[in-house]
Amino acid sequence: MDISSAAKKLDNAAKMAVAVPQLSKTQSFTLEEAYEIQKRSIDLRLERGEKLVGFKMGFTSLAKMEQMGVHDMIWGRLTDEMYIKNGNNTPISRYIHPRAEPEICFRIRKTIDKAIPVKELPDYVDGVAAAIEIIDSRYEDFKFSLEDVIADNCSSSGFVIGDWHPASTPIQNVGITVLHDNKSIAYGSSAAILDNPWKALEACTRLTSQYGQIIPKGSIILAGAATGAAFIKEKREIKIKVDRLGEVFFTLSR
Ligand code: OOG
Ligand code: MG
Repeated sequence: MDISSAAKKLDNAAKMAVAVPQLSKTQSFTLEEAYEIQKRSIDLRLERGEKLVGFKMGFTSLAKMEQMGVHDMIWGRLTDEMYIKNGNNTPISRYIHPRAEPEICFRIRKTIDKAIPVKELPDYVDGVAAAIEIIDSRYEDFKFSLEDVIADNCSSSGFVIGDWHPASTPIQNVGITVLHDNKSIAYGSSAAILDNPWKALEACTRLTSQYGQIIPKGSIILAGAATGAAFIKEKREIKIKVDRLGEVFFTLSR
């Protein structure tokens, strides 16, 4: 596998919003190589001036694993360019075949460079919030293997964060509603995320440190979606409501 040309190909596909064939269709590659392609493709963004602002977990719920046919947790990187302010607009031309999913998000108050068990995590977190993630696989037909999706930075494309709440807010089993143009299209519970979203944060500290990635103070961490992700191309407003955490939304323009 030519790591740097694969990284360039995926970076370009994201930049131009044009899908490419799955890398695994022509070459097999390992999980380690997949994470290296991801890192190099994000490095290209950082060289253009984007800032690393956090990390995301993927496939932390059965709903997501079953929807995408992938059965292992994955992690990816978030940059400031992916951030959409709560209530703001994002142009549809930026995306290939975007989907949106409900997320719970953590804000880190102390740099993490090792695996931290759940019971110690509250000391590292100064806020929790409801969030929406826009995922937009750079692969044709939104289809991929585990290695493909890791190389493609876990389909990360955009994220919106609601108001911050104290880390002590109970979020283990809170109701989540997804609304498209004010119509409810999915319901879920945060308990679908590994029984407890804090376990997704624990997994994030374990997996990132395993790959030598530090989680700097101030980072945002997405715990992974509790429900499947729905296509949003024809929609105008995407909103999620989370018990105890409130609402968060964005609009799409043509
Ligand atoms: C990969 C990203 C998965 C999640 O929350 O589980 C993810 C994908 O489904 O394209 O972000
Ligand atoms: Mg997600």
